[in-house]
Amino acid sequence: MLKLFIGNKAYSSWSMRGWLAVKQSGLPFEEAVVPLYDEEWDRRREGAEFAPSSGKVPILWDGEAVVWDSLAIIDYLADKVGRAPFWPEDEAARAMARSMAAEMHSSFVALRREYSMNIRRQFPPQPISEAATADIQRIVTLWAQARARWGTGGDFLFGQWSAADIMFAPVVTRFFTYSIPIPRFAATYGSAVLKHPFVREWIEAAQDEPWVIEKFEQPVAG
Ligand SMILES: N[C@@H](CCC(=O)N[C@@H](CS)C(=O)NCC(=O)O)C(=O)O
Repeated sequence: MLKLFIGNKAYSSWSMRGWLAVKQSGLPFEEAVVPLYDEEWDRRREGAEFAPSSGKVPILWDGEAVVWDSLAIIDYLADKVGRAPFWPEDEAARAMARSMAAEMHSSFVALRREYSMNIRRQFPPQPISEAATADIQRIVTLWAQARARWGTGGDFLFGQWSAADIMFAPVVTRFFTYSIPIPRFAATYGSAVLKHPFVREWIEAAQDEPWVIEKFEQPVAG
């Protein structure tokens, strides 16, 4: 059976993407939550299970095969179960979905640095830096383009739930956590993401976690 190691559901955005991908595959899996940065962290990350990723989560074991890094996990699972649950059928839509997923994976550094994921909290609005504003504008533009061209068949970026939504789900939760103002269409899309059964399951599980990481509990890490 697949075994997925993830960090705290409250704080680990890359783990959320990996976990949503495994859920989307429909394959049975065992999950192991590793509390990030606790007193055991350094010792635990040196263990054999984390060696391939050099201690980072998510990391997925499938017998002898091991795959880490959220986007590689999506690719691996799409190879294993077929492309359909992950990527749109239409070639042009798929090209855009893959590009958006890749851009999410490699970009938006200011947004990610200044607004760490904290799925349990909602903070009042704060001034937004120029760099984060540029990231937010780019994300909202991509969402608008995908929704306008491909989204008519459903509530998600490409109509049906896809890997593009999986990659942006922790951005949706950040927009909520930090009360970041976004256009109405983006808020509607965000609500659909927050209502997706897998996303709800993740958020609900996060509420019960005992761990609190103070540095992620500040309104803006800046
Ligand atoms: N690019 C990787 C990022 C993985 C990553 O940085 N994960 C964080 C948790 S969200 C982590 O393991 N941090 C612990 C560390 O760097 O020591 C991915 O897409 O999976």
